[in-house]
Amino acid sequence: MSKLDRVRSAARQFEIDGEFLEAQPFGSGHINDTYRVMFKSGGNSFFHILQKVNRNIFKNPDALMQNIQRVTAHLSAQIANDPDRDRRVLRLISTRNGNAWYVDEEGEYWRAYQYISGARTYDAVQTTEQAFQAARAFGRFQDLLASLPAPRLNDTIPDFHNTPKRFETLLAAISADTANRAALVKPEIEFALSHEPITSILQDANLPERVTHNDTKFNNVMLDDATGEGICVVDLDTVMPGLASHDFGDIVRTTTSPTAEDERDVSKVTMQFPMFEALVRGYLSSAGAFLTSGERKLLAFSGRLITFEIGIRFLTDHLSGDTYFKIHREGHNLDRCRTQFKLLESIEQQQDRMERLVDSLT
Ligand code: GN1
Ligand code: MG
Repeated sequence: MSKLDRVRSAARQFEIDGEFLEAQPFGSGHINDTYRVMFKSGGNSFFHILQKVNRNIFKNPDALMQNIQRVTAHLSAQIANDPDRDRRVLRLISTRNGNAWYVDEEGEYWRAYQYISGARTYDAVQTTEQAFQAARAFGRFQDLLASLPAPRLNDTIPDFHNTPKRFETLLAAISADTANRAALVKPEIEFALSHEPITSILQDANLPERVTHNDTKFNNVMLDDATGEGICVVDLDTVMPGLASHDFGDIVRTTTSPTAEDERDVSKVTMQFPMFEALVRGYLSSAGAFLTSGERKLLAFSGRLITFEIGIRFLTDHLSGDTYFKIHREGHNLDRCRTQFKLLESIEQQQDRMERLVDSLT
């Protein structure tokens, strides 16, 4: 079966009226295969989102899908009175057999979501208002999920934000040097090794466990086309128990530089202070009520740590021969690593000022 046949056949398993017209790759995620599928019904065409879960990375897709079912149902109940509720939470489309996901003959896991129109994601931030909106939306997401009933969500990827462990994995990749690239990235390796002392700071801070998103990239929040409001948080695969600081840190990582994550000209990569200020203000506007003083104190540091963590994950993948993140060109993971390290330097230069701002606002 061709790839398109497989996508078409999976799409037809879901409760979607009409005739399948086409499927286009959608979004810029590095992990799953995401398509926007078009169906024709009653003379009109309609979009839906179809995704194939990456089983290489998500070892227990049933546990993952159970999380997503619980999380989307809870969010949906929380905003039941909002007239715009259909665009403010991802909604799974069930299969014709009434299941929340479909497993094909090859054991691949598929899910479908209702399409959210009049809103989009961006790979790079343009305005402080966008930054404010993104941070506010992720803070609200955490707030709405604070009341998720027991049991604890499944850990879809254990130790996902365990930075010391990510550091150990980097050391192992340097020693193994599977792709024979270590000698070519000496400056990046040295930069990474010199940061070992910061790796355990969040873990040692005794912060409360919460339900967190864990992948709060700027392009994982949809901004309304008309109003610019951050209306819907997407990419729920890593929603699981975690630290609020991981989420805020990844917002800082992805929403302060004017560049995309894989910008080749690192001279353009910089932590723009006004963006950081907008992020703190936006996040506090929705998460301020529940954050502990320990969490507030670490807001500025969290961006530094997560930028480092994702930077070493890209470096590790480059050294291991690009087995984890999708790449679209030679050296793609190295380019991504370099932007992270450049951003980290920029954050480090402004750390005191960032701390002072957080102090003044909390
Ligand atoms: C991956 O799926 P996507 O592209 O939103 C990754 C994140 C990284 C991010 C870096 C499950 O996110 O942890 O921060 O790439 N997701 C997983 O861009 O590993
Ligand atoms: Mg994503």
